[in-house]
Amino acid sequence: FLTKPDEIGVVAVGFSGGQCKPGVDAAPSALIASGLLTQLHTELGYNLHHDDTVHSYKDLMPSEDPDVRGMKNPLAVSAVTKKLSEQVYAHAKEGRCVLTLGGDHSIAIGTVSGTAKAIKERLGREMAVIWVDAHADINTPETSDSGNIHGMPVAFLTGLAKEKREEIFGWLQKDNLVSVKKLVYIGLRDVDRGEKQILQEHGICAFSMHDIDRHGIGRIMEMALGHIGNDTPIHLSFDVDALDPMWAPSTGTPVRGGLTLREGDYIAECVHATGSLIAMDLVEVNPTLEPGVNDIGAHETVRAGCSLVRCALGESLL
Ligand code: EXY
Ligand code: MN
Ligand code: MN
Ligand code: MN
Repeated sequence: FLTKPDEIGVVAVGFSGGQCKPGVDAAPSALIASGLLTQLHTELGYNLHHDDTVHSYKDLMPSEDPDVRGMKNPLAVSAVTKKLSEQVYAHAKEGRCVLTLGGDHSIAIGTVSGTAKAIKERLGREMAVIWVDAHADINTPETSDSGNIHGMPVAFLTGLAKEKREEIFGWLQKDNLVSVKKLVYIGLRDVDRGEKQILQEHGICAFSMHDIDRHGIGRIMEMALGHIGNDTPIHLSFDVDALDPMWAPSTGTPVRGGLTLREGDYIAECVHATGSLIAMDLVEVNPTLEPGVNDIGAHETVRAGCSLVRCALGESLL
């Protein structure tokens, strides 16, 4: 086993500073209120290590946070992800599988950097990252049109984007980074021009919706896990916008033509079946964004998010 089989470290991160729409910070409370953590304990039998807090990290927020290299809220995102990195590291160092409930996807700068370092120290191994998303989130500050850092986490985590200033991600050390060779995308369908160039230049393994239509999700998961190789620790970073808005409408950057709920659950089940899952992030659920009047969107999106987490943690085993 790569982690203690029955132990999960939980971190709830109510943070929205990696993008501009308020409300994604309300996701952890909504997921927990809908019973997710109780289910993990009573139905799946996990021992949860959780401080019973939804962290908003208000004390870390600077009073002024001007753009740097076009990045919005750079000081806040850096400070929050640095703190989160330490929290995730502490759980992973204890041998716990770490579940992080976001928050926007910028928080992955904290989660992935924390597990990467802990896994290197504990197992002497490099981990892989499976990034399930409509977007590639690999813009550098220079290729980004929006300046939103939730579109950049993979660039910082692979070292493709660098910043010397300690207070703007300069705290990321070599041990915190993952190799572009150990990165796999699933679900892509809205990738910026500059991002496509980066993916090509570095030969990054990416399965788009086109690939899923062509081969089916079963074959795609064989290829994705084949690329990673047996016994490699896996950090699963799941952006709920990978799902089609039909299943997960309440998210900040929805893109039509996405995964069905079953395809999303299947991805999570296959990762569980490897026995190599060491961490999962669930991000970009925004329960305050309801596409229409009388919409059940938020409830459905929260329910979809809970399902993805339960599947990654073994709910579907017979
Ligand atoms: N590529 C666009 C940008 O960089 O602004 C959109 C990014 C959306 C990121 C979402 C959460 O995955
Ligand atoms: Mn994302
Ligand atoms: Mn996305
Ligand atoms: Mn776009």
